[in-house]
Amino acid sequence: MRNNTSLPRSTRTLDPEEPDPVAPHSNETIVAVATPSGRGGVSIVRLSGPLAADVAKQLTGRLPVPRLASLASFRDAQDAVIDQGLMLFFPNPTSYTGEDVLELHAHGSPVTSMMLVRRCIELGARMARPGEFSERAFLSGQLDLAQAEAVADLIESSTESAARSAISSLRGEFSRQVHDLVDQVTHLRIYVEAAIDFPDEEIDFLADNEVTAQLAELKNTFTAMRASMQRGRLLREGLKVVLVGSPNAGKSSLMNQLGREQRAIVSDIPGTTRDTLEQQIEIEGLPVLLVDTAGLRESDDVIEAEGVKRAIAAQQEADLVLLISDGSTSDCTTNEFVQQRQDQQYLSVVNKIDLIAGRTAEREGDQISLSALTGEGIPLLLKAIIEKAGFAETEGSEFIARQRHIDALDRAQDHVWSGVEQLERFQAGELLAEELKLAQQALGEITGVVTSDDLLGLIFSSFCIGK
Ligand SMILES: Nc1nc2c(ncn2[C@@H]2O[C@H](COP(=O)(O)OP(=O)(O)OP(=O)(O)O)[C@@H](O)[C@H]2O)c(=O)[nH]1
Ligand SMILES: [Mg+2]
Repeated sequence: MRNNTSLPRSTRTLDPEEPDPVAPHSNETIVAVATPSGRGGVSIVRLSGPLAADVAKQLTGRLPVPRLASLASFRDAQDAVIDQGLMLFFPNPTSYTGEDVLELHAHGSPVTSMMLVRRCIELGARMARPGEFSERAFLSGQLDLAQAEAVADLIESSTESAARSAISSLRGEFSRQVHDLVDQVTHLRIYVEAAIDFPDEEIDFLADNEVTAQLAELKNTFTAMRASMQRGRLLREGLKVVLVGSPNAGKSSLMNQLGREQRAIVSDIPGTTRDTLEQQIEIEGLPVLLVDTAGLRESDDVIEAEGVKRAIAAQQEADLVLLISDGSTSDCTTNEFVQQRQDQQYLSVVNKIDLIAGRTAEREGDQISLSALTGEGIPLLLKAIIEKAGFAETEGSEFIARQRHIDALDRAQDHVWSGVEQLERFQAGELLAEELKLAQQALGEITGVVTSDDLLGLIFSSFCIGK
């Protein structure tokens, strides 16, 4: 499942022990509508940068009072009132971006919002790029990178658990745990380096209880961290579950049962479903996208054949495939059509057990026998889906995470173990120390201690405008 991204091209700081560079405060003032587009009760136009106070003065004829909402008329160049609303000013450095920030709370008309933005641009501001407010918050040290990402994840969260985890990340819980891990690596590195620097006697690191104890602890932390991150990633990205099987196996019935809604047409005519049908559900807080597909078989009917093609394409994109068969018949056609991908998870579902005398719902490894009609065995399937996804309950608090974080953690872990291997093979403490340093750097990418401009561009460009 690993998808290692290559190392960034240019790095901001190479050594995590070096202090952060002082973030360059931009001399440009940016502006954007911060509320969603369309009509609403209130629309907020936000500015950040050195001109913020000046724009307020030009717009309203007076300087804003810090952090105190006041009613104001916003005027255009001809002194005509564009709108009236609340003005709020947050002087640097105690603002979201760390710069002077001005908020204009106007009536929720897209027309007046655009007139306000245009006026701000006339007064020297420029349109903000997507995510530029949060990027500035990161660059000025108000938020670290994982926290800035959590802002976007909170906005996009699709379940309550995802939102709770995002707010926990935004409040720094995730970053704190990453820092703790970095501290553990640093601690070991300092110990090893100190021992190398004073080689009064031959050092045998492997016989050193302190080193083995620290390594064991590191291993535990890495394992726990990875499980939490995997859960956090799933909360953010959700799981795509595709239902495939032969015609009439009961795919659409199962989709309806899982979604508790008669979403898909069910009939006893094989080949009922043609288009792929999607339905969003939630299993214990995990956002799951269910995809029902056409029954797999050779067909002369062009529409059905197209449906089968789409079913196979959907199966290719799944995180988890449910291979559904009719347990009341000898149904084994599915396998010829399904090309199993190595990094994909599979569960085999034997359906219609209500038709088999004496058969009850059960799970045997990756096979679940159930009835989509009566619902018997559905809880077993839900549990298996959660398990297969790696969405296990984790101890301690939750946080939201991204694949990028998992990749960085995996790289850090690889460095630590390759250091240990070199220690075992060559008794080389120096090589272990070097690998520990590389592990620290990899972890530093998570919170943004070590970043590249490419990476920052990639992250913030996926934010919405005004955030
Ligand atoms: N007794 C019984 N009948 C079932 C069960 N699941 C589905 N059926 C019946 O089997 C028939 C086919 O069900 P569908 O859900 O349409 O099957 P499908 O796999 O979506 O079929 P296609 O869309 O044609 O590929 C219908 O008559 C369902 O009522 C079950 O668990 N028990
Ligand atoms: Mg169907």
